[in-house]
Amino acid sequence: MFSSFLRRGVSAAFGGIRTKESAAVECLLKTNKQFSTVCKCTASAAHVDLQAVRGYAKHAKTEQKYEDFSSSDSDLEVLGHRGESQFWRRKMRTFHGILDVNKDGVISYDDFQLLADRFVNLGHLSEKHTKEFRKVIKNIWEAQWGEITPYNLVTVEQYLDDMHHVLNDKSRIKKAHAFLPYLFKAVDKDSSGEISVEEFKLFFNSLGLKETDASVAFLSIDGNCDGRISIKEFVNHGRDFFLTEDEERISKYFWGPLVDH
Ligand SMILES: [Ca+2]
Ligand SMILES: [Ca+2]
Repeated sequence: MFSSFLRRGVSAAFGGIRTKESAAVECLLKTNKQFSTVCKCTASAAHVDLQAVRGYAKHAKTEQKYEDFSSSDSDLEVLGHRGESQFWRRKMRTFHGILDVNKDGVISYDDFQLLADRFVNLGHLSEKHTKEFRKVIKNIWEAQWGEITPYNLVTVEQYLDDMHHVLNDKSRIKKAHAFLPYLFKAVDKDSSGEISVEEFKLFFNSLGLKETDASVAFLSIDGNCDGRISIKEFVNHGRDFFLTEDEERISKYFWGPLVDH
């Protein structure tokens, strides 16, 4: 399906007839060097319908307005009343599912460690960063759920409640996402300081998510279609997922498909 879309798009683009499809293809073709990478990315997501690809492109455009997320707190709901939308709760349920690595319905410190191990075992974190990463993970657990015991189990409802408290507490928001740069470094296989679509697939793999979903997420996050995601983009989008209640923000794709409810 995609190849015919590509042919159609290319002939339209080169024939001077500009359609939404051809614009998307032009974007994909923009950098020759990236051609194979991006096409591979899109081809592997070939089952994704064109509407979706167009939708992602549209969102990517919208998102460029929010390039600097350092001020993103300002467009949040008033402190104390954040995290009350169904959309935000749906996102948090999605993330609870990711953290529940052994899929027994609750998050335990074991799940946390299993997840951290997957990233450490990729072998791209230095010894120093591995130590820091494990410390950050431990601090997050202790700050949010206290004691580390096999009996301290976090249900979906408790997770929603706790994340709601974090979202409404400025000092806790600041510390809650300190793990993100380590995930970036762990999947930046060639230490280039940027994430390619292949490296982004490693990220999704480590989270227990599908590679095809990684391709779609990558296309939407890589707003300028250059086939790379910087650490700033990665951290900002990853963090924005937890902070925003705006359904238009592309950060909603960052941690894979959202659960239905
Ligand atoms: Ca679990
Ligand atoms: Ca890289």
